[in-house]
Amino acid sequence: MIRLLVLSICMLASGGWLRAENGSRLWLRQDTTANATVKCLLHSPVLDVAQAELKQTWKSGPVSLQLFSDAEHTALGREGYTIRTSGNETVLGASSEAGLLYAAYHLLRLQAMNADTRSLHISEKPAYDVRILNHWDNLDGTIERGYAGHSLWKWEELPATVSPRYEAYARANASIGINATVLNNVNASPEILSTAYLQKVKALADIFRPYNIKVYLSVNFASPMVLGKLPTADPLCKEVAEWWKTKVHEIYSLIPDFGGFLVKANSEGQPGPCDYHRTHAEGANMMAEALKPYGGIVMWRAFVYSPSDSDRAKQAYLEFQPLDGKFLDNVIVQVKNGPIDFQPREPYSPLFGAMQHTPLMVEFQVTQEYLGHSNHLAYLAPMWKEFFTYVPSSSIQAVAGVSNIGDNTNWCGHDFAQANWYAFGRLAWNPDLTSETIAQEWLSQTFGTDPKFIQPVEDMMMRSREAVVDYMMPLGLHHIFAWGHHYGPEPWCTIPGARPDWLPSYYHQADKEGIGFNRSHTGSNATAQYPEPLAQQLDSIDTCPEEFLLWFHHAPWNHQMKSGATLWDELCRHYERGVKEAGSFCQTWNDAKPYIDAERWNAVAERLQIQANDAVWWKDACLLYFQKFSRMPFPKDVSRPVFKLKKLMKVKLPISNYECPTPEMLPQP
Ligand code: GCV
Repeated sequence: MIRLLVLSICMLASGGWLRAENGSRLWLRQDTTANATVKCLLHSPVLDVAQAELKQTWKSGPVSLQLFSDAEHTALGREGYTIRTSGNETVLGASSEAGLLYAAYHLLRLQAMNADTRSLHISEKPAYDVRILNHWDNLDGTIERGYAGHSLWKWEELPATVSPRYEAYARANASIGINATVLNNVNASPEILSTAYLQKVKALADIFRPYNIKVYLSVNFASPMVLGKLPTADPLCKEVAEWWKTKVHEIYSLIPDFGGFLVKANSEGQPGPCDYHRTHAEGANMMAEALKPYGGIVMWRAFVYSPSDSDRAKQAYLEFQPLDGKFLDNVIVQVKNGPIDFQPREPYSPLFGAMQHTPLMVEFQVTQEYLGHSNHLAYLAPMWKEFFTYVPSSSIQAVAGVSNIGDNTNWCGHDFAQANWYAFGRLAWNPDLTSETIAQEWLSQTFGTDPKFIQPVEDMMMRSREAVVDYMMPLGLHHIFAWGHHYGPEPWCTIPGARPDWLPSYYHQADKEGIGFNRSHTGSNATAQYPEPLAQQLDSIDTCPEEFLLWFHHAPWNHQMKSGATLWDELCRHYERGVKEAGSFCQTWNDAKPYIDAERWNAVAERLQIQANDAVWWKDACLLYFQKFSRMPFPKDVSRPVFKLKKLMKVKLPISNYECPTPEMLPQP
């Protein structure tokens, strides 16, 4: 009772009642009691959703939904739309139902943001036809690199029992333009293609369809052997190709709008065509032929790094670039944004631009495998925008995001991780949107529209990814994470018998001369995989952008940086800046307290404190360890270590690769 009273007083102190919230409503928090006048002469499952959304939520004059076949709307494609004010009416127009659904969500977003909706003249068209989430969800309910609980898909209950969250998931995606989802992990169990599982997949596809969302599956290349009991999965074997054709036929008889397959082959132990001395193209094309008659596609991943070259960063290019032009036209090669693996900062993968005759799509990681899991606030739109500054958005065919969604009440673990789901959808729709615009949209819908709240919190979000880079891996350092779970720092990590390219020392190469991976022409020559003049710029230690210095160069500890400082001093200052930034986020959040309900404020405050502590942990671990090589003192303006290296080297988090550590597990300053 007393708690309730205190809570009420706190909430009223801000000038209004802030209802306790648990984050489950995401950015879709508007009142649903509007009873608007919505005119629409047609009926269909998609149009019914659009109408219902408007009817419940739209608070202004009448809205009319109209299908047009004129040149303007035809040019906007199947999913584009217009929103126009005509007299006192708002007219949503599109050439198809899907366009009207997106128009409805756009209009409601404007209302949620308190935008002026009295005179609208809007035309929208998505940049990509496929805007897809990749769930790394296992059939046993765990999620590889998922930090928000268990899988949303309750396979053991499906198809008989259907959770209301499936529809809520579809609705959230549709509201931000995501139109496709891969339900299961790329490390795929063949079981997903069994008839029993396909029935479960069908149940989900049926729920998602009215939200214009297509279902795709990750498939295991050896499925014909495991499920079909064939002696081989050789893509050139007739029986194997037949097996896939029959399976695809079965899938489409259940799910007529099935999207297609995502395939991780010959990577990290997964089977693939190379097991039979066939190429990735031969493997992909065999599946593509099976899917082609139904309009399905194959998304074939280029995340490969067989130890054939001494530099992991070069391997995807070496294996895939020679296959340019050899894939069928319903194959899209899916390439991670960077050449290694979703590090806090990577240069773009040189495969982009190097396969002019092959459709490519980018894979971003929304889940924060390498960015503090669901404990750290890292707003990722700036990272993805950075990719698009190097790779023209028009040069790729589609965008995939590895999902950060689980069955936690607030979907993503950290309330601010919802912003990354949101930003992924918005950027997949329109990569030209600014990170700031997306942050403002998300904040005002998720928390409230008061500029006194939005401005400082948006600023915090905008600085957050760089802060993570600074306290984890500045100046191009990469992959110095703890073994396996990738949460904390372990630049010293050695595991007897482990692949060298799974160990931090392979990447940082610290020695008494300097630090960093020499990928210039005097080293692995990875710089030559980039087009000119960028290749030359990256190749020279003098012209390489400093944020990539240690990615491409083994730089001496006393290398003079642009600031005039030595590399060592500059490195120390980056770590220091990261720590300060993370600390300042706690302050910003304190100031934001009056504007937010207590439940979400507390949840975020707790995590920001973890992040601030972890930043100190990262700084001390990395600097104390690297100091053993540099033998240089910390600059005066850098705070002294709080932890002892010896102690930090003993930290072993009792977590697996699908858990987020709790505060008690983490080293405390
Ligand atoms: C799904 C990294 C991750 C793996 C992931 C892999 C991939 O190696 O650590 O968990 O596996 O990438 O993208 O296939």
